[in-house]
Amino acid sequence: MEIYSTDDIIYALATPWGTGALSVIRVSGQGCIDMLSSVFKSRKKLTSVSSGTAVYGSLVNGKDIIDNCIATVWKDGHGYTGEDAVELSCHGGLQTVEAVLEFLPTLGMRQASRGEFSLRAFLHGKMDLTRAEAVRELIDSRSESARATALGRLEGNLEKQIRAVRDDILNVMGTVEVQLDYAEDETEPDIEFPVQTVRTAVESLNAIRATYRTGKLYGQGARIVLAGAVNAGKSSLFNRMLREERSIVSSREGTTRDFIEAQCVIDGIPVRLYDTAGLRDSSDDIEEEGIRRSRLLFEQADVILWLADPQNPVRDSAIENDPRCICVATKSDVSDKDIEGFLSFSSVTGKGYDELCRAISAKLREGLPPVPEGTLVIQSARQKECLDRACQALEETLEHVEEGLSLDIVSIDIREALDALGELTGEVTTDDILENIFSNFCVGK
Ligand SMILES: Nc1nc2c(ncn2[C@@H]2O[C@H](COP(=O)(O)OP(=O)(O)O)[C@@H](O)[C@H]2O)c(=O)[nH]1
Ligand SMILES: [Mg+2]
Repeated sequence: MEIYSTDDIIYALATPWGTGALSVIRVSGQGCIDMLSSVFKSRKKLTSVSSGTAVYGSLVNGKDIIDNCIATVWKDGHGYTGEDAVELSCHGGLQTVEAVLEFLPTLGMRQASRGEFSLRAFLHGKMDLTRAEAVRELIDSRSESARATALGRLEGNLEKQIRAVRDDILNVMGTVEVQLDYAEDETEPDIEFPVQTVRTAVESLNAIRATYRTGKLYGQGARIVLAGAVNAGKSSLFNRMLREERSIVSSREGTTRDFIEAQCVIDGIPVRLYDTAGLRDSSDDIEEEGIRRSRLLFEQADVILWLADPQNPVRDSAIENDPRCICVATKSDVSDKDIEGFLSFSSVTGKGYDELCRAISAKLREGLPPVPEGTLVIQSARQKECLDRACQALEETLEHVEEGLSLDIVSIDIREALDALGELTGEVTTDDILENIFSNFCVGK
């Protein structure tokens, strides 16, 4: 596949596409410093400065100055990608950025594909797969906690822990292999199998595995669906959660005909929130379609907020008994009635809102194992799958040793565990894995 070649010089906008004080355009690949040096007018030539130097100058197209900018030069593989690289800090206007991005390909470089900078960094041994994934997770993070845990993985914490376990298991493998060699001439006495090392490895891997559902919750977020009869107060609650007038609030029945989706953060958890059409039989085709879609949303919801107005409560025992459901009695400012088992809330005064958020957060975290502070957290299904395989193989190792099976069989188990751990950090990899990770996030425009 073309994207695995590192021969081309590539460029991409590294900052968001928009107006800011500065925009950074990153250029990478062998020969890129020479190439840019010929069109960058400055007191010191880009080719003559040492790596890590920032040079002020003008990017020129013949006699025309495209922009005055600062070029930071990375030589001898010191760039992010492990190749020669230049970072151009230009003025931030879209006009300027567009002019630079149009000019660069005329020099013979090409726009990077999605994720290509990180792919090159990985291919040049600048980062392992867990870090490459962390780059994507960082870019995609929708809450502070997701950002913080992705940063931890980017710093290489996961890689370090996995490598430590892998080194221990490699030692175990070494012990087994020595025994297998000696077994042939049967002159050496049996060495005791290092059961405790394997047990400790399983414990370490299990501790990381156990964080997956929490990491996924804080990283990828949850879906919350607002449901209840027309006029129950769904859109009013929706707007409060978003702190804006996003959904039309009206006392006319059937105002919210389809569902409306928005994002917010509740207790550090990124949430996709859906305001749905009221559930009632309708003769209106369009509204009926809206109601049908609401039912679909229900199936995918992590939490359903079932709202009822105590003055005119519409109940639905199927939904209320759903384990994902939190029941809310609305309009508490105008009614002194409670509904048993319902939280009480008013969108006019905001009373009950904090309790509701706490209930939502508790429901989303229900059944998750505790994650002690400072624990490394994972959120990638790929990483979790590698850990599952490694743990299973190591548990089988222990069982087979206990059953007294031959070391040939035990060494197959250990090899399987080593492969799974190697896959996790990218020491063992396939095109499929790479494509999955690197085509998914965007470094360029
Ligand atoms: N007094 C009061 N009125 C509310 C409250 N929540 C909603 N309403 C009113 O109830 C009507 C229906 O609200 P809406 O949020 O559109 O309900 P939906 O059909 O479930 O989306 C509107 O007139 C709202 O102003 C509340 O907490 N207190
Ligand atoms: Mg509504």
